[in-house]
Amino acid sequence: MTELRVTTAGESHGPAEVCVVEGIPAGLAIRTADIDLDLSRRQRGYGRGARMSIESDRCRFIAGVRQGRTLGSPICLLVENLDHANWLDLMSPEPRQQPSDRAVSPISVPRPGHADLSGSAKYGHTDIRDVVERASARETVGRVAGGAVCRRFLAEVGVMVRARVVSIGAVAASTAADPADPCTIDWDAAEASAVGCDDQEASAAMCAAIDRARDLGESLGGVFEIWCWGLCPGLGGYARMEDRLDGRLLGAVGSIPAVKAVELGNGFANAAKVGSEVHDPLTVRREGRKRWIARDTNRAAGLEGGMTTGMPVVVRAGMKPIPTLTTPLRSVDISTLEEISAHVERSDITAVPAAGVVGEAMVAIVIAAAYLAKFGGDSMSQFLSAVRAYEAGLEERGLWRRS
Ligand code: EPS
Repeated sequence: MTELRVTTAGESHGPAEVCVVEGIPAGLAIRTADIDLDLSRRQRGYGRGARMSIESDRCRFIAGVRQGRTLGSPICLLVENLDHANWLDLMSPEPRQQPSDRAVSPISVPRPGHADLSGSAKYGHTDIRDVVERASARETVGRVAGGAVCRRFLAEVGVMVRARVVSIGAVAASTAADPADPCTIDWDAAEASAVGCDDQEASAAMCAAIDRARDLGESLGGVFEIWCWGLCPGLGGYARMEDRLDGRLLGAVGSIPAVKAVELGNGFANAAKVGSEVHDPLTVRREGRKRWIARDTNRAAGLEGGMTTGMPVVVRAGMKPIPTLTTPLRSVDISTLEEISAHVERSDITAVPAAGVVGEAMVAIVIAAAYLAKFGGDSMSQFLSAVRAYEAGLEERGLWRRS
């Protein structure tokens, strides 16, 4: 029984962010460079705050990897928080012996929109710092590290995961893409863009919008898309509600901090259309004497009946503006119950480009879990043989063909 499990731990200004990935088979070639690439992509993006110039996120394998290969045991990844050096007193696990020079008064005024108030109510914290530290989006470092392991694993079966930003604030990209063909997106342009958007003109306008928001003490949200392709059909399932891959993807991407809407393809727009405009007719393709079933369109965004169709999976997410505002909203001090301006914590103007990288990680984790649930395998060779046998059987029956 191979169940993929990904767990993160770490406080924003604690010693490190940690991720434990259980269930990856033995024998997967992996290097710290594979993880570090995604960690540095997560740090990029116009509109990030001062913290990003302090950090230079790099991973260390603490367990599960030896001589560049996974062992089959839990993989533990550790990313040091360089800023921790500036927070030694405040973040000390031991009770402080003496007050430091630093102003260490507790935070008592919650930021509307952040976890501050509900988190204090839930755990009984009186210093909101006890909430802020774990609720911070810095936690996504661990997700991206674990997601990079899953990305490496998926690459072995020809699966790719990429994200692009399609809007920030009111500025939207005008680049059109065909969900049936990920090559209709210029992924290099998205990677080169300061905001992760493949439309150069829109990228410049997004940066200008971020500058305006900064001047106003505001923050901005936006929309990003995650594409995953190279999949075989039949991942996920329709027999049990928890197997449905739609729900798993929607939940995983919806668990990213500040994400408030997730759809598969044009899920919301499709709700207003008639059936013939929404579903993908099947067709027969031929090459020599071979015939197989295919689709010319991918309106289903790669999922039918809770399972992959073999077409690209496209997940779209809406992120709200970050709750920390340098021109703060009205709030209430939880120690005096008096109205006062919200606490201002160092933050980003927007983190939509970074959230796209986190989205890639979440999709990679869900898809890797679906592959492992279907094909199992203690070693990569066992896993790959099972995938190849299944794909060969589908091609034999003409139900699908790898393109
Ligand atoms: C973040 C680290 C945080 C914030 C941001 C994301 O670092 P600090 O709080 O030290 O500035 O920059 O967190 C938030 C936006 C948030 O709401 O918590 C990171 O590494 O992504």
